[in-house]
Amino acid sequence: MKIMLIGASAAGKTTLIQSLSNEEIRYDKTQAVEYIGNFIDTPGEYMQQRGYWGPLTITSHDADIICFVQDSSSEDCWFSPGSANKFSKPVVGIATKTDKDESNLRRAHSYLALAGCTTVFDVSAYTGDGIPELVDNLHAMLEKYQKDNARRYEDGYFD
Ligand SMILES: Nc1nc2c(ncn2[C@@H]2O[C@H](COP(=O)(O)OP(=O)(O)OP(=O)(O)O)[C@@H](O)[C@H]2O)c(=O)[nH]1
Ligand SMILES: [Mg+2]
Repeated sequence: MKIMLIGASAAGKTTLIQSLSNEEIRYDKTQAVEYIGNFIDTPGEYMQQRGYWGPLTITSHDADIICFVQDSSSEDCWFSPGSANKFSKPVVGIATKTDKDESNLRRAHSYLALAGCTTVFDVSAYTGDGIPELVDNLHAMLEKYQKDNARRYEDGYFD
């Protein structure tokens, strides 16, 4: 089961994966699509530059859940309105960096709602705030997705 993270560069995708994986937090610029355990990490540039939308869409076919990641301390929003609808998987929003003084959750939630996310989680990879709730919900969503799509995983489905 795979969870794919999409969001602008420096939104906090890689750091969030490190936190969710109980790894040491260290800056590591994502240069290409990376499969890390249950996660698919993507470079921010892939959603910020139209030329990369194709690879991003193709990669999403490997994912069971897509996460749109928005830096809650940033005024910038790179998600096109309704862009969650172009994926054939559940898309959840994640507002990151809630520990920062500049964090504005109202703004981050409105950006993610406009992008088409109906559920949004607030997290700080630095303090761990919101991480347990996110983990619980992702587990529940993965279970539901697997149950709803059980037939697809059966041998002979495509025969
Ligand atoms: N204060 C604070 N800083 C964070 C948090 N999460 C990430 N950062 C910082 O934000 C910067 C960018 O984080 P990354 O996780 O590399 O961002 P990314 O979305 O993976 O960026 P790309 O790989 O360029 O797409 C780093 O300096 C992180 O240390 C957080 O929860 N709180
Ligand atoms: Mg990264």
